Amino acid sequence: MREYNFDGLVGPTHNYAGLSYGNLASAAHFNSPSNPRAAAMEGLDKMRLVAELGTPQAILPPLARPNLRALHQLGFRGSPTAMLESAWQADPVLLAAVWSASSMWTANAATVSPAPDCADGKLHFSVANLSSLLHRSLEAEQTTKILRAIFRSPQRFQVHDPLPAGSALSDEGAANHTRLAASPDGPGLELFCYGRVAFDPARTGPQKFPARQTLEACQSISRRHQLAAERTFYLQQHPAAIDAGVFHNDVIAVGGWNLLLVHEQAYVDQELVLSQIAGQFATLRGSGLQIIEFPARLLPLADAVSSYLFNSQLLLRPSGKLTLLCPSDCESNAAAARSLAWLLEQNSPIDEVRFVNLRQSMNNGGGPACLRLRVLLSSEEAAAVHPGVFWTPALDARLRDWVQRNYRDQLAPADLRDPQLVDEAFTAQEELAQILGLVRETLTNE
Ligand code: SUG
Repeated sequence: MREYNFDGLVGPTHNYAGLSYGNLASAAHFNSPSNPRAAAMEGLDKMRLVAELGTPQAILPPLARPNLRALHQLGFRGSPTAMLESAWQADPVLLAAVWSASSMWTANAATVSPAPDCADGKLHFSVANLSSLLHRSLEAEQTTKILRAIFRSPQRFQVHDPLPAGSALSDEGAANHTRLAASPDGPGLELFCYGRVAFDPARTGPQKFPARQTLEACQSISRRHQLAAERTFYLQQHPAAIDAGVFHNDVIAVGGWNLLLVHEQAYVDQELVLSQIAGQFATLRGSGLQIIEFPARLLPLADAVSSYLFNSQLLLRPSGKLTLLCPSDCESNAAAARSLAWLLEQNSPIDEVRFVNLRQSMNNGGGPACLRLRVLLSSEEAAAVHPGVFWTPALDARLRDWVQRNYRDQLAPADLRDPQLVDEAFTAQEELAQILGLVRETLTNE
């Protein structure tokens, strides 16, 4: 089995609307002009690098924006431009929500459990409801449609509907989920992270920022995916970490295979829960688990958040060694740079650190790991995936040309009221459906 990375292609309306309270980068860049073309190219550069390093790469298309269906659901009527103008007059936040290109962070698209972990032997996806934030909740319906079009073999894949929306089952997908395994084809441990317990409001939670994921959502997903109880763990994110800007677990930990990198202030009762995980891992057939805990004196929480060190990708190279693909912000942040040097001194399979410039996505709080959905596939399963989405040098060239022709260099917040942007966005989407060999209806939302 091999891990495929499904990266979100950045959509033509990438912008900075300050929509994500608790995500410090999103707040810091509110109202700045964005560069959609550069954003898409940075993403494509990362995909190419990942493919070159030996991880098979695939693409998830951006969702159609503006979301006309949502405008209609919110009571706006008339032509697309009339609805957009009325939405802006009602509240500029509504206009920003229906234009948001936030589907690019595909780590939030779904939680994925590979077939060896699931009792029925199928690969399970639970589309995330993303119900904590309006603009993100508008992704779930279209994401379901797209995942079903790409993973369309009912014998092999099960794409579950999003959990019912609502505060008690708020779910943010794979960004709060880690899978560890002792052997390439055997069952693994699945770690679910949550920020609050909906049915126990007395439990200590963050004081300042919202906890997006609930324990109840995690438990529901593991039930649907038919995971074995003894191989499933639920970790509570430390409230202080959430209050420091850790709005998803992938801002404080990254793991894969038999390695877990984690900040020492990530979880409640961290020592206990990590020792339970290591103990259970030892019962799997294969290698032992290595946990590398980054001390706060080396990497203060604030630097972990501003550098996004844990939002790096762990990439298995054909040699069996791992590359850590970090945001270039880790080079300029002194504590992060020191921590990476320290990491390379540990006796771990990571023998290389590479940096990638994702300025445009980072300004909205999305690093390398946010931009990809990890899907572990056997060769038979890979053969059942819609072939048009697999990254190849030829697809890369076509996508770069498509971006070049269809994306604006710059987008200011006021441009979201420009009627011409609607035509541009829909033309781009129709062309993309052809490039990826998907039917037009899969990528539209009328
Ligand atoms: O949900 N930002 C996203 C960033 C998601 C990052 N993903 C992971 N950590 N896996 C969010 O907060 C900002 C949009 C804006 O402000 O315009 C935004 O949605």
